[in-house]
Amino acid sequence: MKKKVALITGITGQDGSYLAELLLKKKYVVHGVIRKSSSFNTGRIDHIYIDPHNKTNFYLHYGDLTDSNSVYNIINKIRPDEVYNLGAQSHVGVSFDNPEYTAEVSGIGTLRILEALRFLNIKKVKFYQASTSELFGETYNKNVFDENSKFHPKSPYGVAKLYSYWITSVYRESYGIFASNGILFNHESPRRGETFVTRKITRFLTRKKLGSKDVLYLGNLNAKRDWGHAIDYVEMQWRILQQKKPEDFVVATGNSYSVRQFIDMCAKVLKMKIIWTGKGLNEKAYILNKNKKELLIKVDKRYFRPNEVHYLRGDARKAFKKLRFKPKFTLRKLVEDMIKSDLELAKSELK
Ligand code: NAP
Ligand code: F7E
Repeated sequence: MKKKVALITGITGQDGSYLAELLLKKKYVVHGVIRKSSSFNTGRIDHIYIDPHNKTNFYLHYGDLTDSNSVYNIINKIRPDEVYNLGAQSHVGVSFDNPEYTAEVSGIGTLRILEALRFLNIKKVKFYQASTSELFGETYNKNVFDENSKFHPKSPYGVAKLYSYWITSVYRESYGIFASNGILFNHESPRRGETFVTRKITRFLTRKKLGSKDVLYLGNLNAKRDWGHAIDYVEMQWRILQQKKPEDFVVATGNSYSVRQFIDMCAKVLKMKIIWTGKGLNEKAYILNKNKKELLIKVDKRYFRPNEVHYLRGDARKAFKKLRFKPKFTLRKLVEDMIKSDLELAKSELK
């Protein structure tokens, strides 16, 4: 039987690397788009690339979502059965500094792929769009978001992704392309980028555990997120494309915790004693060591955003039912996984 061919944009990112592993396990031929960079950007997929078992199943192509010709040429050459559009300028904070670039990559980039699929008229191709809980933004007194909740993005990133969400829906309705949105809530892992809050915290606290004298500067500690594990969520991306008809799905755990609670959970796993003092910009955390207090965390207004999504919690009942989604990782297990991996990394840095 002919192997299925998948194309992943954003293959060098957190999700792209896990999804590539999953699809290779499922005997796909996997193609990924990588960007030219002045330093190495393939750290998350090098182990896949050098594995001799993947020699005839795993291919990388230089391209960029801002470059229509590269997108078209790659799709034309590969003729994929499934396209996973995970490429994005994915940092909400950065999107306020680079709004136009974010719109080009995370918004119009999606259109470039869909136009290539329409023009090339590839039979039965399936398209997955990495949509996000950042589409919701405002709670409107609701305490949980599902597929029917109102969108109200609060950042240039959210707006770019809103365009991608709707253009995916428009190409599905207008041209009959199998195109689905996965509206995924925050998901983290040991491979999470180090400027996202969870990884920033686990990297810092594990170094601290090994004797670092640094202080961590953070922004809004009250923000609440519905955090899942990327390993669970890439499986849902694949399942969304295995449905009989294209549909949009919310993927979430249903639980919401603040940044402060995330820190407390990490400290517990690391057996560190933390005390919090002050409020707002004066809030600080100290670590207690043999009755001595050492400054651990300070709030720094540089990390506040011009506009904030204060609260996110997803209702993934549709995915639970139709995709048979049951997350394997609780938040505690996610924290343990990240701490374990970052402790190893911190130890290796000391050698
Ligand atoms: P990530 O780690 O930031 O990875 C983003 C990927 O996009 C990287 O491979 C990056 O390449 C690539 N990329 C950036 N600009 C590009 C461009 N101009 N052309 C082509 N590729 C480009 O993100 P992630 O956490 O894996 O998330 C995957 C997708 O899901 C993203 O679209 C994100 O917006 C969305 N999403 C994420 C979450 C979450 O909580 N993780 C939740 C909902 C939705 P480099 O490695 O070269 O930078
Ligand atoms: O922030 C607060 C910050 O950057 C989470 C992306 O994957 O998920 C991600 O977006 C919260 C925010 O993720 C710092 O203000 C406090 O309220 O880890 P984050 P995000 O903005 O939720 C969604 C679903 C995506 O789609 C995105 O691609 O934490 N926070 N202090 C901080 N955040 C950061 N980054 N750094 C801090 O120092």
